[in-house]
Amino acid sequence: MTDLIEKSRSDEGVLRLTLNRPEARNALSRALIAALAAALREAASDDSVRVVLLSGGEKQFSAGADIKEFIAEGGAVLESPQRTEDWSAIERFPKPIVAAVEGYAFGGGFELVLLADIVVAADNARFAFPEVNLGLLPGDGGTQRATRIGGKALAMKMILTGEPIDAATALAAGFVSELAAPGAVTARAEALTALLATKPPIALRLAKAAMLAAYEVPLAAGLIQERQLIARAFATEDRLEGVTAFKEKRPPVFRGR
Ligand code: CO8
Repeated sequence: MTDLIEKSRSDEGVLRLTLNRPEARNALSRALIAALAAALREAASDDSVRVVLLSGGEKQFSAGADIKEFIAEGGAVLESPQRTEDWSAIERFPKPIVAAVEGYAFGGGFELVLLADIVVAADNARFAFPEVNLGLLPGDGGTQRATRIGGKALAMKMILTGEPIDAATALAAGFVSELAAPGAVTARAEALTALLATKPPIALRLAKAAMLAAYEVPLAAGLIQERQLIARAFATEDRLEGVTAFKEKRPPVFRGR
């Protein structure tokens, strides 16, 4: 059986995970989500992984939840504690995830994109929440994250109409970090992950946690949390290395300590 998630590693600490169900347009079956969550759980506790590059290949990112699965299983899919736990493993992944999006990211596929930290999309990529056409609504964070990130006006239009938006709109809304020409997306995402792999891993994790807190807590609590997180970064060997390298006018070498 082919792996639902293709994995490859660079010596520099980039773990590349590719959704690998092209025959079903990378529909997010329970097994595919479980395989992605398992890969991320392993990567979370593996110090040699500094950053993850997540892609769906050249044709599509993902067509969303597996419709055939919930036709067959009904509400049981939604009620599956394992599926919920697997999505939260993706949500809680502490290291940076760079997503490379080509083709379309629909439904759960778009919700997965919203969990990435930096998103490079092809300038002909498309994003949609087609759930309404199935008598549904997004169920893996879309109503919350798309509204918080892109604002009510755009999220309402997308979720109530099911109509796709183009890459330029997704960029303007903040769903996407930058656009690249079709065919150049992977190279750009690789350049970004290679850059992140040179940065201090603990500071990256703390910065990610601090920014995600902005979606969870009131400003005053977020500012307190930021102060606590910078104190933790201050205590690292990598902070010492960073300032020493600055003084010595040489590039820093960060070890994740
Ligand atoms: N689930 C299952 N199979 C799919 C899915 C999907 N989401 N999308 C495509 N496929 C399958 C097709 O059925 C087809 O299979 P087969 O060859 O056996 O007929 C194969 O993939 C190829 O599909 P197409 O021929 O349609 O490929 P195209 O390239 O012409 O079109 C599209 C691609 C535009 C993506 C089109 O397939 C499409 O519109 N797919 C459905 C998109 C969609 O509605 N996504 C939302 C799903 S719902 C969701 O994400 C959240 C639900 C709420 C949570 C539920 C929790 C359980």
